[in-house]
Amino acid sequence: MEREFIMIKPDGVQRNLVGEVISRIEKVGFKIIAMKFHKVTMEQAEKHYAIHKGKPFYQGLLEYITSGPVVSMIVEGKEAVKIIRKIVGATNPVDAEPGSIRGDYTLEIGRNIVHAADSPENAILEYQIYFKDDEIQTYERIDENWIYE
Ligand code: IDP
Ligand code: MG
Repeated sequence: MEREFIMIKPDGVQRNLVGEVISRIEKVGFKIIAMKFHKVTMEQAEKHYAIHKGKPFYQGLLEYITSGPVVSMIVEGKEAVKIIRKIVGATNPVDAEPGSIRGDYTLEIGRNIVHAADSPENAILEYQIYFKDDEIQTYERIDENWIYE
């Protein structure tokens, strides 16, 4: 099973969209295997967004992601990365389809309420910034036989 790293960003928490985001992902069938309510430190933010260093929005992005509490989680499921990136929607709200989280709840690229890693490899690198191994739960969900054939 593939793992995806998701973060409800400070604006998602402030706008009371924590439950909504989790609910959308849970309902599809993804299994939450780790979750945490915390503040991103500047050091964590620099690691997480290292790929964007030097871009015009980088400094603002670090300030944004460290500006308040976030909810981070690891979820597991078939094709988790591709499917969750679709549920989340395009980075720029102008391109995010209605029905996607960003399409339904956001207007600006710099306030897009949720993060989801763009590849299975990056998901692992990213969740290791925020979670220790013993914070990840492996368990069987009772509906698994009804989600997977
Ligand atoms: P993603 O979150 O859809 O993977 P990335 O291109 O990886 O998008 O960018 C990471 C984050 O940086 C975005 O989610 C957004 O918060 C922020 N960001 C990206 N481009 C811009 C921009 O042009 N202005 C402001 N913020 C941006
Ligand atoms: Mg990205």
